[in-house]
Amino acid sequence: MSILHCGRFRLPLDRPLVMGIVNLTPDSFSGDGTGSDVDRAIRHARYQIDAGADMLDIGAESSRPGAIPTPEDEELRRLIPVLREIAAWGVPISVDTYKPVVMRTALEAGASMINDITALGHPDAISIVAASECGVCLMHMSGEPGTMQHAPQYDDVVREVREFLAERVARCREAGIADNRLVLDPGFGFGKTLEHNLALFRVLTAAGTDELPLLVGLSRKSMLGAITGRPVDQRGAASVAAALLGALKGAKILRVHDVAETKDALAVLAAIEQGVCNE
Ligand code: 9MG
Repeated sequence: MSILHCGRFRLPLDRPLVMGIVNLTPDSFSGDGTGSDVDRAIRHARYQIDAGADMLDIGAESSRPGAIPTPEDEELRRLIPVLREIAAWGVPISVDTYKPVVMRTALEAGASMINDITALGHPDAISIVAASECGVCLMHMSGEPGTMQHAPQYDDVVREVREFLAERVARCREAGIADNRLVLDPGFGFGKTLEHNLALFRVLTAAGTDELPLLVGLSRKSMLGAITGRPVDQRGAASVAAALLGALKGAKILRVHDVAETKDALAVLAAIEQGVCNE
């Protein structure tokens, strides 16, 4: 069984972990963004923990298709007051950012993991992460949020995602970041059509490398809207189904909005597979 090192936390990966989303943007695609309302954000974080989240992913810049970048000072202004409060709760907190200054400040404020949609693509990012003990999620994205869904193209999406992630893992290793701190993510919806997403999902573990743990984030995404025909506020059931299928296909971390429902689905899976029950 592998163990993910996330700052002061050691997270056994013998069962899928649920990462609850805490969105601090005013323009979240899923409508759950708390904007600059610190108290509301803290309440939502508490709600996710009480629902059974193993960890939180907190982000202050939208990465939905078409999103306009958030200035660094605004990202910090939204993020840091909430992070300072929730980092004291004894639960691993991941921060969703690609900006080196935000990474450094977040790590100083108690973040245990960096979730980077650019896979530490900024030239200064790797050294900041390497100098800490934090976990890191390396995600694949083709293009950037503003334009990534304008006709994305691949010759072989699975091979190209795997090669990209393998290259990023190699850069991390060179910088001294140990494998037990790394999580990989094929980046569903980030510069990918529905067909690309489905192709990646079908062979999920083949998108990774060296058996490093995979994170899957499909919660409420447009891929589920395209499949079900439902608007974003009615994609809860599809999101739980996708998370469960991700777990069955080997994902070790599930990034979700609907924590309680996902935990229930995972409990059913554990009971059927291993006879593990709460009673
Ligand atoms: C920030 N963010 C939005 N969607 C995501 C996904 O699928 N994976 C990761 N790692 N981060 C995401």
